[in-house]
Amino acid sequence: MRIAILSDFHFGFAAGTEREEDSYSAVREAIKKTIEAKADIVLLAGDIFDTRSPNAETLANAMEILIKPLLSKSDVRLTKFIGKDREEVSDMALMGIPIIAIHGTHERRVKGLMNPIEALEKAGFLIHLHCNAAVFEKNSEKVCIYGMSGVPDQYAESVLSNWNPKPEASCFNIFMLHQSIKEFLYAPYTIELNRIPKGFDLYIEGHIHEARCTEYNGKPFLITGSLIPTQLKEESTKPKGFWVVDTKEEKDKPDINAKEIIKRHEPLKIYWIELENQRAVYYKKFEKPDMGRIESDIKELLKTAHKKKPILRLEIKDATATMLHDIETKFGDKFILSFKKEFIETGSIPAKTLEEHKLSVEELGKKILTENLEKSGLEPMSFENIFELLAENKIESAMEILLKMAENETDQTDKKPIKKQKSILSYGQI
Ligand SMILES: [Mn+2]
Repeated sequence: MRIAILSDFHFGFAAGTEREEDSYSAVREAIKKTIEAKADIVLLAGDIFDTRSPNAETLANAMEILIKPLLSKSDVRLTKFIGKDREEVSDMALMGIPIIAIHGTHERRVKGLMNPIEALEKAGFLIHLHCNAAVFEKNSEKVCIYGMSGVPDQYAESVLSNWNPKPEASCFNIFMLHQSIKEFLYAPYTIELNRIPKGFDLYIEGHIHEARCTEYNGKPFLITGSLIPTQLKEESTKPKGFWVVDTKEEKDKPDINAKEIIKRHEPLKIYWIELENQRAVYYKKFEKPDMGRIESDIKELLKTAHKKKPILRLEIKDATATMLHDIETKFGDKFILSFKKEFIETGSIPAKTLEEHKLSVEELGKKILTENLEKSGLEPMSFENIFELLAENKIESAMEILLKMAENETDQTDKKPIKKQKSILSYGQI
């Protein structure tokens, strides 16, 4: 079977900026290449959307792109679900190349509220997995895909041990997740790689935006990587792409124009396919604010022809506001400029600087609330849920969580937790 593996599209990223079309353009190119390669199934490892409540424009673009595999031919058929009802999935999701997706950290919503991946499943665009699996069959070859959608990292281990998935007999078994894994990513909470269940034939991990093929328990472990650069780091200059895996040689499959083919897990063949029509990203570091040197280095980059305005991330030690304004005036029409903020004098961030993550009013409110809760020693996760429930007018559910929290507090201590109860109440009255 030929399996295309992608993730972290972040549809809706940079909305309202020069880069607002980038997420769609990258995925359009990737899906086109997937269909040309005659993939049998498409796996999406989370963060399809940049926010948990994407707007109508973002949803429309996502649906326009994701319908394409469904309208293409595939000979696979669904054999069965493990831990999921067939009724949850529309026939539309099974008519062409099926898309099997987990939701990521950016899409997660409170239990009981539909996240955008579940919404796409309901609308018939894909199959959503969370602690369950789907088995597909083609020419008597069976592939079983287990998916665990993104959960708060501090709960990941307990979710995994409660679920305790086991590879399915006589199948090629895939395990797909979207978590912060200690070995690959720094985060306040992480899970250790060895907590991931063993015995699967292929592992797929979303969430980490730099793609990589590594190994776990002797089997390939593919970090999908994002299709667009989000946080601009030095590694972001590497072209983006996606993976295709052939579980075995099949004569009717076209050759793939891959940047790299990994064969060390034969008969598996792992292809890395690079996107060709996306923005170039440059990262330039300067140890001192030497304008002459900076200008000549930037001009050097312009010798390469660019179909799309490239992104230029600058890290200039001791840069002044005037200098950054100068760079913007001279090169703002040639590059999408971004300045590493720690290197900018306080209060001097130029107005036109690329905004990487425009926050919606809701998210901004949540961010402020989380920061304040952390300062008061309260657990932000529960409050984030309450915030979302209140925003959705689910007052009863919000009250339920609040009362449970207050109860737990009183159970644990002899004294009345005055400070915490007071905060809970004043928040409930907002
Ligand atoms: Mn992501």
